[in-house]
Amino acid sequence: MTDIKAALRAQRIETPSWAYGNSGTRFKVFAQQGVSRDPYEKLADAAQVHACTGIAPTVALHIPWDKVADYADLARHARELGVGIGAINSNVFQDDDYKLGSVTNPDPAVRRKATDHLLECVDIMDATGSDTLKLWFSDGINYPGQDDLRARQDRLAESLAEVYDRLGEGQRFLLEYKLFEPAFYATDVPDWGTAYAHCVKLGPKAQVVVDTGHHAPGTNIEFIVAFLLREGRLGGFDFNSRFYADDDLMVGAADPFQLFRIMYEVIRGGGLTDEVAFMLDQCHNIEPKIPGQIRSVMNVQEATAKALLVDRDALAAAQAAGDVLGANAVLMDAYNTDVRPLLAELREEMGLAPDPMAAYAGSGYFEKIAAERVGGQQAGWGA
Ligand code: LRH
Ligand code: MN
Repeated sequence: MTDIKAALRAQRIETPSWAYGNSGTRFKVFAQQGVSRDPYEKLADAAQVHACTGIAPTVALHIPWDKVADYADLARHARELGVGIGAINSNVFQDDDYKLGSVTNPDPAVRRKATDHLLECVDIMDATGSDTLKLWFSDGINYPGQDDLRARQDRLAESLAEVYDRLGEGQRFLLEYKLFEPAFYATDVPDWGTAYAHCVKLGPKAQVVVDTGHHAPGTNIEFIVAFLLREGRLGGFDFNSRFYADDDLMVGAADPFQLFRIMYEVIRGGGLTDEVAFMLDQCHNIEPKIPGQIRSVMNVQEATAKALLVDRDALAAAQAAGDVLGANAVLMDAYNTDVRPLLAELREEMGLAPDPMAAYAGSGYFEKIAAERVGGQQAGWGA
């Protein structure tokens, strides 16, 4: 049990700055009381999640949503709060110039503009001490013939190569794929294979990020995880869950068994390390945001604890013996184990309250921000 506790104590989950701002769907973005109004307030909210869970010490930024005058000062503010700046997320999906694509756009001037934004994000990594750039491209087409699929891959590869060459010592980028939306016929980075192929061509600093909401229904995501880990190209996760499409709901909420299977392949593949970025990428459209993040961190922690409880020797023996039901039962025993008492005990050993949700509810933090954050513009996607 000691190793399991040690592994859980060393777990690191990164929360996204944009989860602390307002978000919604094309139908409505619902504002909430006390929502952060700038990156400084987002970091303060993220620090509450770390204070209550003990395992969420970094915050991913999204540019320009988190644009500030002085990024070094923002990083200093984070340190004072007891957190750090994590992945820097580029944004080439909200500018009118990118209607027909960003780095894949037929117009070289638009491609130049998009690539310059990606390079600016590396400058921000330098200023904040971040070692990870996360690249997601909404690029794609809506109708057959709209553009040349092969030419768009050439343009994408050209831009990625320029960004790759700009990366400094200890820096890397994570290429994110997504099956569809906002493009509805062909997306230029639609699946793990496309992302993987581009990364292998570029070099070891280019890895793949698995957003759990970006697959066709029924996709075996843990197979992708096992494969990318085997290839040394699993750079990280954008954790969330979905019932239908890219719903960006709380990780583990829609399918806790899938999250358990994913974390089992992470552990089996030696991926429960700082090499793999365990990031949340979610939108709390109707539920309170800070408790939503705390619950999400706990969901990943519970899935990890269950996966760490898998009796690997018994599983290997059953698998070797072709004992189908026996092998499945070993995994299900771990999954069906209630790990909440173990995690409550671990939190107390870490000097934390056993129940992070109750700790936050009793902290008075919400009442404080609801009273203080009056006026100004609540943060959002600025779409
Ligand atoms: C795209 C995505 C990407 C982010 C955005 C907030 O759907 O998953 O990771 O840039 O959400
Ligand atoms: Mn994502």
